[in-house]
Amino acid sequence: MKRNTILCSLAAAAVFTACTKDVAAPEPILPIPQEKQVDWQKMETYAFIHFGLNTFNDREWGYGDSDPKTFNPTRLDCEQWAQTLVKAGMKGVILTAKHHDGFCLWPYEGTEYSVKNSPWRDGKGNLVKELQEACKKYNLKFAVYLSPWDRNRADYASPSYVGYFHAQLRDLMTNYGEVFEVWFDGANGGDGWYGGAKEARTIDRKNYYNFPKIYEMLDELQPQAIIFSDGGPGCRWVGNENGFAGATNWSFLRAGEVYPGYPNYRELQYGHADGNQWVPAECDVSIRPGWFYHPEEDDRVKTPEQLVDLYYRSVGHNATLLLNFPVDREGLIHPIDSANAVKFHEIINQQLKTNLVAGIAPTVSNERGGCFVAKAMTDDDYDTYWATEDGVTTGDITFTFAQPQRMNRMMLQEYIPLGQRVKSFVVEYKNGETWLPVKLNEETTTIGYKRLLRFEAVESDGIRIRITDARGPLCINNVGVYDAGETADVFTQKASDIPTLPFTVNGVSAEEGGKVTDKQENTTLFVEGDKLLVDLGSEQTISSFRYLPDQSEYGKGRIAAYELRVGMNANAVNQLVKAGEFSNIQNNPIMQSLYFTPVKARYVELKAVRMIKEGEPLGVAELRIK
Ligand code: FUL
Repeated sequence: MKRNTILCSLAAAAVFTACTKDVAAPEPILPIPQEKQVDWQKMETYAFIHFGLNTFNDREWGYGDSDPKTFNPTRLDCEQWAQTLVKAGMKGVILTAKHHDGFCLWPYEGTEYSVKNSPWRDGKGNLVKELQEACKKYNLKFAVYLSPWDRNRADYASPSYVGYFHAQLRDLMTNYGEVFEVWFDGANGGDGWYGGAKEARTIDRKNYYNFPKIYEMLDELQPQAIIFSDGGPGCRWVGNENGFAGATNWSFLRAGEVYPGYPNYRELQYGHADGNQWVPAECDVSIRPGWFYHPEEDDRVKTPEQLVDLYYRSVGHNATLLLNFPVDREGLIHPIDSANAVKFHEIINQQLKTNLVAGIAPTVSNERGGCFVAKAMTDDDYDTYWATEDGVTTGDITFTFAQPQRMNRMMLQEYIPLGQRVKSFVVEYKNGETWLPVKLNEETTTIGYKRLLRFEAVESDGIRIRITDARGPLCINNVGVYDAGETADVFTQKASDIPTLPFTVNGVSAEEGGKVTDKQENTTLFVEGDKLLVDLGSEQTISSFRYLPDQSEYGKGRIAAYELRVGMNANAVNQLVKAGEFSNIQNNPIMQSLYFTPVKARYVELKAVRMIKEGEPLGVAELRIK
């Protein structure tokens, strides 16, 4: 923490020399990142390579019994990997030096289960070394994945294995130069070959591996490395292997609640808003369904468009994107994977090519002064930022153009060396004399290191960001506005496309209640009174509630202001999760989406605090809860 504070004042000092020195930077708001965490986040996209005995045995999780002789890539070429990854915009690569099967891609002397007993390069090969050298040549950062779980070792689950694991890590950390990350997989314990024992073994995930000692070793040997595990400490798993983070995404966790083997994985998508430890999210996903290569997946490679979508939902949601390439049996990145990844990168570059507000100083509702002025947001310098005065936690940033511009993308960055602050914001464009919200299909809550928004194209001479809530004075270092051209994004999602947990509506017949889930927007359930109670059947974790008002011309029973409560018991649904108004519901009765911090609930109650036409029953065409 001390080092960070020094870092921040140094950054501030550097800025001061170029502008008025009499205004102090805002105080950091804890938790704040270490300098290496900021550097790591700036990488944004980097690659995973899953390769090993599994590749040759058509497995995802080797048992630890596959013959090393089956490892025989005939054309293996790490330079082909590195060149492909650079073209795909990747800034680094993480290699599975040892996956759960225990097979080492380098001739680690502590085991016979490695490349040295394979026919590849006559048993003289060292894949870790080859990739490290290719990375150096092509200016990629290098890192390793080392599975704590080892299904080959006879002594797995006993204390001696821990010594083996630590020594193995030390070897990797000593002989292959600097690594930018060390990846400790959370999948742990279970059945395995275990030297022929063929049994299931469980370990105490929190204590068995002696992680504190491992962290000490890494601090000594590779102090710049970011340590990944489910709960950090350097960066965290995002809670899914699909490649996206929540639109609301805090880079914090409550220290000590998450350790390797975390059960409440859904929370990891969002972080803990009240967390006290800086642990940003990393979105790991494979370009194919599997992590390892399987020939039958050659026609199931993610398309460039799918990858583009994931980019906006990972990097654009304050996380990094760790994209996996399952190297094939020849030892190459397959041509389909390579073509799609390169195309993905080209599309992103094209969509975000011209920043329409570059160099334009916006008008702002409040300015701290000194170096912390509005024009710092568009000067293309990461370390200069606009800040508000102490005590001012809201603010408008307004851009005015001489000519109307077509716009459908926005990029926002908070100056995270001083902490993550913004809790909610709205983006609006000028329509004549009024300001209207842009149409997008996700909530605008957190920003963090980077937030990218895709919205329905508008043509306007004005666009503004209204920050409506924050943890302290605002510190925004970059704003970008772009025209990505015609894209296939969907902004007004149809109710029928939105998934829901199953539920029943209390107090009405099954037939009537079914109208809110029948995907028919023209059938409406009407409920007398001011409340609608929904039963999820069992305890669920939910974070969104969507309500489609009556779609008929008359628009019967539209709710103007609401309160949303949850509970475990039908008679005590009193935990308020959200309250507010359904803005513009009468004129534009689209799906109303409420997002909130994930909460456990069986019952959900929507209460109409105000109706567009008082006295009418509640009219609900569709409901979605997730
Ligand atoms: C998981 C592993 O079990 C998968 O095989 C893969 O390595 C993925 C990245 O992490 O936990």
